[in-house]
Amino acid sequence: MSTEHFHTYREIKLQTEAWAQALNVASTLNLPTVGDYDQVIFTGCGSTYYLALAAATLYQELTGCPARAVSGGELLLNSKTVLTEQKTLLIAISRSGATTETVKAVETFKVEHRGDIVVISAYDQALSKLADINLVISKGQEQSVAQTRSFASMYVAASALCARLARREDLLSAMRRLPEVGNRVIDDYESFAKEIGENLNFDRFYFLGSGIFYGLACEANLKMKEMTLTHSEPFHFLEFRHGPMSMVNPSAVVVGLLSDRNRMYEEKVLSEMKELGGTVISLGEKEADVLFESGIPESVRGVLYLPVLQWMAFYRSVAKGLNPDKPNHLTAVVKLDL
Ligand code: F1P
Repeated sequence: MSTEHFHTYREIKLQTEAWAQALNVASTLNLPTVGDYDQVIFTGCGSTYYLALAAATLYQELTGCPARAVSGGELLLNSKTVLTEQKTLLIAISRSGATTETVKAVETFKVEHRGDIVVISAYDQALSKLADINLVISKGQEQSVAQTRSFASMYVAASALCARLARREDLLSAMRRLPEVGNRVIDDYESFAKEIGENLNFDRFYFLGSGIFYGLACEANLKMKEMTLTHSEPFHFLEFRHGPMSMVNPSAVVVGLLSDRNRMYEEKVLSEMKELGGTVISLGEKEADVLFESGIPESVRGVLYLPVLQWMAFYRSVAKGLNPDKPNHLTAVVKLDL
């Protein structure tokens, strides 16, 4: 089957239309005031838990108010480790809107009157019915099991939401350029990602990202696992020296999601990994293997890292003779009989 025939191919290639919809949806909502809450919890499962991680760091960075991410399963089973008597805003993210752990955790939160609920989803399902504020990004819907355009578009929605809650309309208007820049990155770097993805001499991938980009590094690592059944892990840049780097050898790929603010430290880690024999790939606004050259502020351009890393996993999956649309053992939604 040619690559274009996989759903995942088209879902990656044409994803910016869903980014644009996410921006429109997020910019027209009536939002609560940040000062009304003592803390904000972001939750989700799998990809959307990683989205929660990325969004929580961004929320705290932009607003200065405490935020954390917790998986739907932990919020459900161990809520005392997460919730306090403080007034909480819960932001739940789920492509399907039907994952049992996330739905049940949000239901409990609602029954206990712990605070307001925002839901970000690609479908108007059970989860959205529990929300006080709803963001449904229907163009993020997918045929494939692994999330690509859904993740990216829900991340755009979450970033826009954070910008608006922080009253940073300037960031929101800068985000309007994302679809155009995204299209360029998707087209310009497909063959680069294909070359890395198809190289089956590599047998391990490490994704390094810090601060607001760590959750995105986690998501890139999950794509590699789900679609290609390859050993992959995410780390904060500086953490990689504390043990994980012992795994670096000529069959390792170390992917750096470079930031502007900590670039000096991050580049140092990458050059050390190159010296150890690893293949290093960098992504960033300037002077990187994958260049964004977007002019968009760092806090709201994170989605630009995603397509190239999704391409890499897609092409590796095809090269390994796997079906990127249907990862091993997985279903699009995990439904549990609790
Ligand atoms: C999340 C999710 C996916 C994963 C898997 C099962 O679902 O964990 O990230 O790829 O196929 O579901 P959702 O709650 O975002 O719909």
